[in-house]
This record gives sequence, structure tokens and C-alpha cells, in this order.
Amino acid sequence: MTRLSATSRIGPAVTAPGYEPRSHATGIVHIGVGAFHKAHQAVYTDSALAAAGGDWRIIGVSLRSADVAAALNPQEGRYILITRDEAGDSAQLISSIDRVLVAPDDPQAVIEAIADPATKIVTLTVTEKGYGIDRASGGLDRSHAAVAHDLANPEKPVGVIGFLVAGLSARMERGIGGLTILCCDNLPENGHITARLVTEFAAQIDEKLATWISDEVRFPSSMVDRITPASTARTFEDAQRLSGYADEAAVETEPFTQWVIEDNFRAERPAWESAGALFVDDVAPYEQMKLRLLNGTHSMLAYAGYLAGHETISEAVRDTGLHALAERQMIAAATTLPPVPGIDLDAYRAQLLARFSNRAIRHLTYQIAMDGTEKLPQRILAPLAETVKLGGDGTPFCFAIAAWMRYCMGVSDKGETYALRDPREHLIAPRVEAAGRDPALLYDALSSLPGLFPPALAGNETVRACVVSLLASLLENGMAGAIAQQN
Ligand code: CS2
Repeated sequence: MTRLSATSRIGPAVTAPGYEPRSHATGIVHIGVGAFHKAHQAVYTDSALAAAGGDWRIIGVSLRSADVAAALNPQEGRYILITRDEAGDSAQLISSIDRVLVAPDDPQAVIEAIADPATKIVTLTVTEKGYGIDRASGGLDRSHAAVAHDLANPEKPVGVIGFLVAGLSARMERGIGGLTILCCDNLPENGHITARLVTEFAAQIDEKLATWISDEVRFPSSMVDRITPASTARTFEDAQRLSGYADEAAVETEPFTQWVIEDNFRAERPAWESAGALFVDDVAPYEQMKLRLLNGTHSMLAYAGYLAGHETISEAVRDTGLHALAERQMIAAATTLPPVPGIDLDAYRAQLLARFSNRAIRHLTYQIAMDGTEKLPQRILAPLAETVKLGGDGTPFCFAIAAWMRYCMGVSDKGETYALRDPREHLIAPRVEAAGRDPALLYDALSSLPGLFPPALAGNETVRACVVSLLASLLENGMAGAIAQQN
């Protein structure tokens, strides 16, 4: 089968780009070219290029693996995006990515791309664990492997913060001026977090650079949303069937998409609003809504669903017991939110449950279960702390915590083992082992992981009692039994 390329004559089943890609130069560097980027920011940029033109094509950067570059570069960045709905699939050829750089192969090329005067915006999707956030202080975690490496070798970075600072330093030295760094990861106030990490890192190297960054660089926050599972053999087969070409870079996603961006850019930007992006003064209410209702419930469904034997989110949410627990958690999370302009939260909740049930998307519970310690704080623990403060009932969140703690044991009710896949696995494993099957010991061992629980929850006896009793039920009755008991 011929491989997809810039000159492929794609059949009518695939929507072609509404612009001539080669007529547009690059203006964005994107770090973390995973499936999510290819189903989200790259698609908004593709639409913006068609609607309003401009030199906004994307230079992608992979921080670790060479796989994405190997798939995309021979295709001049082209790939097929399949949108899956229960009513059927649709496909689109995306052409906004120009090329992908592999950072470990050539770190200097990444620094040069960020320092290029043509680069106006650097967007980021490196997942929560990529940044090196010290959860206790909110600042830079100097023990994070990439951060520690990059502080010692600022000219040869390996991590996202190190690369940003090296690129910015080159811009300052060359008198080029600043740019916009737009974080698109699922973190609250993600622009503020990124600004703080970058500035703290820069201050370690050169105070003057830190001041220059504060003056010259903008860090808008943004809320991103589109459920995008990892590509599988079926994604590639369908891309081939629809387009007539082999495409190992193909991705699949759901129809829904949302991007809310703080309108705070250093210079011009693509017309992302032409693809539906919303520019606002304050993203925080939208971020909280999405993190607490969508991601918080997603995590609960991932842990409880996986242990109850459900392979995908759609299966999990079609389990009537889990459906009720998902709805209960969303209702509880909604009470912790500030008003969200223009959003009807009841309709949002119903829409989320419908999105989760989409059987055309096989989003694995095991995929979402990974990196729990990086996800729990903003998804579950923050709304629980808020609920406690408001005097509400924290049980829905306690159930999610208990499900995560039970999941940390690494063995299913049937005795099957699985890998935890959490950056703090080395801390979790010995604690779980020492606690055995004692619910109180398990709670104490995991809730005391450094920086995980916010101080407001750490010594809260009501929360402890609630999670411990749920854990006891989980250990005694199994996940399916505990779900039934909650209903
Ligand atoms: C999921 C998210 O993997 C996860 O942790 O909760 O990737 C989720 O699918 C996206 O945030 C949806 O926008």
C-alpha cells in the first residue's frame, strides 16, 4: 500500500484541507506531538489556515521518542483524522504540521526553532507529569529528573522547561523579543503554573533572563477538551480504507471539541476562533468545570471501571451502577464551581455522560488510570477540599479516592496483576505492600504521599473515615459489590 504523502490523491471519503499547505510558513512550535495534539490544536490551526491564512504551520517537537517524527516527516506532516460517532465515521486530512523534531537527536534544533524570529507561539501538551511541579509549593520540583538534568545542563536540555528557557535565553541574547507560551495540559491555571516554572528555572541560571521573561513572554491559560484515545491497528486500517493510503500517523477522536483560551498574547495569533475557540479574560471557571466534571469523573470511571472488569469508558458508564456514581460525582463537583459564563451545567453534565457512552470510541480505562498521583489533586482532591469547606457531602469524591487506592494495589479482585504506570510508582509500591489489606493502613500510607493531599484534607478525620469504610467494602465485596452498595 502506498504511503500517504503531500501529493497523494485522496478519495472523496476524506475532506481535503481548504488551503495550500506549502504556501504557509511556520509560526508555532508545539512540544508533545501526541494523539491529543493531532486531534485538537493542530485541527484548530488547520481550520484557521483555511479560514484566514497566515504563516501558522506547526513545527512539532517530540521530547523522547522518534516514532512520531518517523511517521509524520516522510508524509510532510500530513495525517488522517477520523472522527468517530455511533452514527458513523468521518475523515479529514490535516496538513497544519510542517515537520517534527526529535529533541534527543538534536536538542539544538529545538532551541533554534523556539528562538526563530518567525516563531510567535509555543504550545505545549506534555502531560501533567512532564512539567516537574512541586505540588506542595506549586513551584519547580528540582528533584524531577528532567528539571534536575536541565538545571545542571541548561545548554543541552531534555525536558520541556529546560527547552523553553534555553530558547528564550537565545531570543534575549539575539535581541529578538519574546513570544507566547500556551500550555494546553489538563492543569488548573496552566498558564500561571508554566510561567512560574519557567521563571523559577530561568532565575536559577540568570536573574536578568528571569526579568526579561516576565517582561517579554505571555503565558495565557487554556482549557482544552476532546476525548482522544491512543491510536490502534484499527485506526490505521480505517485510515487506509477511507483514504486509499497507508498512514501510521492517523488518529481517531470524538465529534465534540472545545478550546477556551485566555486572550493574552504577546503578538498576533491564528484565527482559532474560526474553528470555534473561545477567547475570554478568565479561563479559570472553564478549567475547573472541565477538570472536575469531565476529568474527575473519567478518573473515577477508570479506576472503578477497570477493577469492575470494564475495558472501556463507554462500557463502564453503561454499567447502571457506575452511571449513577458518575452522575452523583458530577453533581457534587458542580456545586464547587464558580459561575461559568455561558454554560448550563445541567446540560454540560448530560452531554458529558453522552460523550462517555460513545461506543464508537474505545477509550481504555487502563489508559486513563495511568499517572494517578498527577491527576488526583486537580480532579478529585480540590473539589473534595472545596466540598468540605462548604460543609457538603464528600462521599462521591471519597469513593473515587478509595477506587484509586484500591487500584494502587496492582491486583484485581480476580487476582490478576497489572502495572500501575505512575511516576511515583516507586513510592507507592512499598507503601501498599506494607499496608497489606488493612483499609486504614492503606489510606494512611497513600494519603501521606508527599505533596499529594492538600493540607486541608490531610488531617480531616471525616474524609479519612469515609474513604477507609469504602476501602473496607471494596476489599470485602470486590469492586462490583461496592458499586452496588453505593447505589
Ligand atoms: C483523560 C483525558 O486520560 C485522561 O486522563 O481524562 O485525556 C481526557 O480524555 C481529556 O482531557 C478530554 O478532553
